[in-house]
Amino acid sequence: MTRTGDAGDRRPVLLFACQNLDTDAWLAALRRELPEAEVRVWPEAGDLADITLAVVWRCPAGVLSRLPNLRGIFSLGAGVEAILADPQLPPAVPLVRLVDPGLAAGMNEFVTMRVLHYHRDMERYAACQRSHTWDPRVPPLPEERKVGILGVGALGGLCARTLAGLGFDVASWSRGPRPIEGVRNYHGRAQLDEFLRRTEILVCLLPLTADTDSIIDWRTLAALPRGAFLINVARGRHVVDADLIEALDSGQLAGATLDVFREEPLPPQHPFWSHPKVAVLPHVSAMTQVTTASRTVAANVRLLLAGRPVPDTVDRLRGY
Ligand code: NDP
Ligand code: OXD
Repeated sequence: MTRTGDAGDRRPVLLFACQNLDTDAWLAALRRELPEAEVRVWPEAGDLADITLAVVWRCPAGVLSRLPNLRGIFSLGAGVEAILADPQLPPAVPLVRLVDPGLAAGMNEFVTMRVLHYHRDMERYAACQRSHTWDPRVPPLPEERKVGILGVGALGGLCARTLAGLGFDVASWSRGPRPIEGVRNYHGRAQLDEFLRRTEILVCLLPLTADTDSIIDWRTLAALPRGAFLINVARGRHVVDADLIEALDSGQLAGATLDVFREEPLPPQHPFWSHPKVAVLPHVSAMTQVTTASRTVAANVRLLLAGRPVPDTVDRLRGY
């Protein structure tokens, strides 16, 4: 793509190319946090050659390739697989994903809540209430409960620290070594089975890449101890749905919390909706918070415009 004009020297023009967000709230926040930039909204974007920055969320494929002077793409989500799937994504423009305190706090709350839910036997107590049964049982100590987190980056790392801080026996699995105090790290495919064999509550916080697509299949589920739980808060494509249902029906898995699905919204006929061992959530475990995320984007835009390294720039070869 040839560059036209010298848009880099003028007031930066930022294109807000997002769907399914509160546009008014976002525009107000971006204009407040980045007063030095002009903010325009796709699709009424004026002369596309003016635009140097794009803030994207569910941006239709092909939009970014029409911006000849684009210098940076800022995702309002942590997962960027949908952006990377755009066949016309400008190859040389840095793509920065969202690593943000608001998002992290939401995920930390949600994962902790569901781990505690399973740890404290809340599914059984709900069933007891339905049958008017009084059946108290002493729960295991947190150090007797083995939690395993697939993916311990910005989000999984915080969840691992919180759960370890509550006393759980936490292990992590990552691509390369990821030491976290009080958390036993496994890495690489060669150590996946060993990690799974000791995991009673499995949390998935991996990015969706060619390597992690369908990683939670029958083999993975069979490697867990019988009666384990799954919490998938990453992407629906990490899970092979039919394998999960079989594992739940056979008793290999005692329950699953699913916040993400292969198709969203989850189709009305999908068996997950009515499965007694599945909790279905509409992709809400961590939602981008306009207050914190607009600040994070503004800080990253300033780093990029100053020619400084922007943390959380996506490595396109790795896919995250
Ligand atoms: P990060 O990139 O910070 O962390 C990714 C982690 O996954 C790293 O520990 C990385 O290993 C590990 N990983 C990646 N590929 C592999 C692999 N092939 N084998 C083993 N480990 C691997 O991501 P975030 O924590 O910011 O986000 C994780 C995901 O959470 C997002 O991609 C998104 O899909 C999902 N998400 C879901 C939300 C929801 O509402 N449901 C909200 C926000 C995010 P290493 O440390 O070695 O690099
Ligand atoms: C994200 C998400 O990736 O909300 O940020 O799923």
